[in-house]
Amino acid sequence: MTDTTAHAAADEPDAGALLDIYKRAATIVLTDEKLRAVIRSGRLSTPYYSPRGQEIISAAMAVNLRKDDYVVTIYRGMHDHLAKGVPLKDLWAEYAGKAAGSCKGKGGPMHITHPDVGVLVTTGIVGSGLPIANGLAWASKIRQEDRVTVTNFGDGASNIGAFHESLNMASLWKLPVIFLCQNNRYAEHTRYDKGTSIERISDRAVSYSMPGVTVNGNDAIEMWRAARDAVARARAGEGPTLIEANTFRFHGHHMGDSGEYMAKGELEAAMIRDPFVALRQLIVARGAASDADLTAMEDALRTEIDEAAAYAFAAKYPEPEEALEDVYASAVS
Ligand SMILES: Cc1ncc(C[n+]2csc(CCOP(=O)(O)OP(=O)(O)O)c2C)c(N)n1
Ligand SMILES: [Mg+2]
Repeated sequence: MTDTTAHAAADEPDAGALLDIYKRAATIVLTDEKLRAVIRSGRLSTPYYSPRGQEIISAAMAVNLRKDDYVVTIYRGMHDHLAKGVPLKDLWAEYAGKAAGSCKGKGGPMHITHPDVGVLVTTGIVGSGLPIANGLAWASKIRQEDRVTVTNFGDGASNIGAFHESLNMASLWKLPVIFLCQNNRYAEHTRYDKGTSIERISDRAVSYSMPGVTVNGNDAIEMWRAARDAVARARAGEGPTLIEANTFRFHGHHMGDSGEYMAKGELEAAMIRDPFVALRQLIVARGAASDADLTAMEDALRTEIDEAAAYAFAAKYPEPEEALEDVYASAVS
């Protein structure tokens, strides 16, 4: 009989990695809670596409990445930003349009860019992040840096031409890129099967000669494993991977979305299987931390988030004269 114990242990995140995933997910969940509260109260006026319900995907991916690896994401990207390490104060100030924000208050939530932690592009144009990610990965390749680029997008984006063009080129050029499709079953108000011709988006990888996997993105262990394998492949110069991470968004497409187009009970069923709660239960069951430890961690994060929000509200708006700064690269001689 083969002893699979050692293999099983190595094939799962250890206690430290699970706690790291939990801390990143908690930062996202608590930031989301506060952002929705301040927007609903009228204190903050901003577009917001809540990623709540999808947090395990970015947290389990981020613990497999280095600080200098690149992340590209979309308008529903706060989870990707925080998981990769965008500081809370810089994120909140950008949401509030203040000069202290990641993009000096000129980008807003749909364009968060924070090169210090590898968050290079956030875009509101569906599907547009994928060719940009290829460009970043191509740059890393010609500079011979072993850096990985992850590009996040939705199920709807997989029907855009740029998705197909990008997968083709990434495969052809063996780019160190990971295409991470967060399949939350809806594209705006369009249910998955009304807009997508294939049952599993990961099957599209076959057309581009790259591995494609579908995982439960709400399961920290499954997601961690898929992320680890894709990162190792890209880092070793073996080329791209398409990961389809199945998930569900808890708050509709945008703030105020009444969700009347959803099937009855669909949202409630997903919320009962809250991935954040499931991870907490797993950690406690494995003895990696106690309930009290996790509550203390969350209390500390809550304080940090409150401080970041207060900092953002008190910060200054950019001066009108700054509007044209940082728009074009300065001429290089
Ligand atoms: C090129 C383009 N077409 C249409 C839109 C309008 N739009 C914004 S979000 C969205 C849905 C995208 O769904 P999906 O890719 O599944 O991402 P999710 O919002 O579910 O995270 C659409 C159609 C857009 N922003 N860009
Ligand atoms: Mg979607």
